[in-house]
Amino acid sequence: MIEKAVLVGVCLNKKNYAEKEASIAELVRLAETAKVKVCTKLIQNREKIDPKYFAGKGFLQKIKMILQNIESDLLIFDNDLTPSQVRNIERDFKLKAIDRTELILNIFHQHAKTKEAKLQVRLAELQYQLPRLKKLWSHLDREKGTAGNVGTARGMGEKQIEIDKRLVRREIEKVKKELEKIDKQTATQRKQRKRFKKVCLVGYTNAGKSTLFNSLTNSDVLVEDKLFATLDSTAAEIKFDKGRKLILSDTIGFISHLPHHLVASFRATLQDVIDADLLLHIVDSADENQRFQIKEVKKVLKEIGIEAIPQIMVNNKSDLIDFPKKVAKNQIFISAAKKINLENLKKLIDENLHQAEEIEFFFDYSQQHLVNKLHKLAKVRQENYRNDGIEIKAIVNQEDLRYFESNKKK
Ligand SMILES: Nc1nc2c(ncn2[C@@H]2O[C@H](COP(=O)(O)OP(=O)(O)OP(=O)(O)O)[C@@H](O)[C@H]2O)c(=O)[nH]1
Ligand SMILES: [Mg+2]
Repeated sequence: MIEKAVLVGVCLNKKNYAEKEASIAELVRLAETAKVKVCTKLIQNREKIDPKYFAGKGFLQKIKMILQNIESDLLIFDNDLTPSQVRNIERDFKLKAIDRTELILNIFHQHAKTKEAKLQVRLAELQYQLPRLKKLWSHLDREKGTAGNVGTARGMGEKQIEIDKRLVRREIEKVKKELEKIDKQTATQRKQRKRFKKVCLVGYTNAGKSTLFNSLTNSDVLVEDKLFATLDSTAAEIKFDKGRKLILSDTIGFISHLPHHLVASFRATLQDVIDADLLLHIVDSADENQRFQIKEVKKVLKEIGIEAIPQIMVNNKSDLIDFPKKVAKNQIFISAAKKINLENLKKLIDENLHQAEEIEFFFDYSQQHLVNKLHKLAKVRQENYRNDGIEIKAIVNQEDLRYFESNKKK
């Protein structure tokens, strides 16, 4: 069954109205991803929140009328509500109120495919539930296979209200232990990859990370015009000439107001981001809210404590826009879907990772093995055979320089 809902947001500062509108537009996308039909969306301007209901009483009355007309009782808030605000709205207005976090959790629940993703979502759900046990809705029903509908099946869920906090805490511990086990297994894989440089795709959800991952690595991960299509992290190799390799990871997309416990639950998935030598920040250049999205991604990177990892700004979907004349130093316009400018992107990645430099060397004739090695590792530009030895000009990566340190010409 497709549910119908009214979306609401409260704007506390008129100056931020445009940002609130963008946030509501995103809430519409989230609702649609969760298979909810959005009937209307409303923003209330208020000086401060109503502690009891978050929004104003009159405003909620109006919403109740709208919902009655569409024969629905689902109200989705863009702002985060406290458990008691939710209870008050439900009791006094007879409406089902859910907030942005609950909606995101619902989408995560629907999209989690692997065991690890499922456990991570479960952990986030349990942590979200803990202070809200009285309001436990369809969770446990969804576990039994009625997945999909936001805010439905509450009757069954209500039977579980008796589950006390202790049980939930015990369950949290259990899920954490299971996650640790998986973490240990993936840690071994990670160690094996340690020899290679690691590049990770980050960016707002739906920016095209998975599409780019597929294009660069000839993989086949799920691409969808949906928010949070990817919840896991996948890695694959990219090969460069001279036999250099790197590991590219695709991972979960970011979004504004990404709930804190969600970030914490997805720590394992985010490990690839944390370990990266270079981040590719993928931006949807055709999205009118891209500035806002870039800001939000930067916020999340800071929250995870990795804003200092070098980054390339990759403006994707540029098949949909006019190419700009000016591009910043570590910025590139591409189309992952149409495979435009991908070779240049690879070059930029290579330069960033390996910081190649043109250097002059001198080898005497007894050092042929080193000359061979240089040919293998570097791009030889010029070679000059003299009586006493060989002069070579070559572009060498920083990391390979150590082999030839004493052959550098002064
Ligand atoms: N026009 C155009 N569409 C693109 C391009 N790259 C990706 N898309 C579309 O954008 C949508 C999202 O792509 P994904 O690759 O799933 O995006 P993602 O960043 O992995 O999204 P999440 O995993 O949900 O965070 C899909 O409908 C893609 O077909 C592009 O270069 N041009
Ligand atoms: Mg994806």
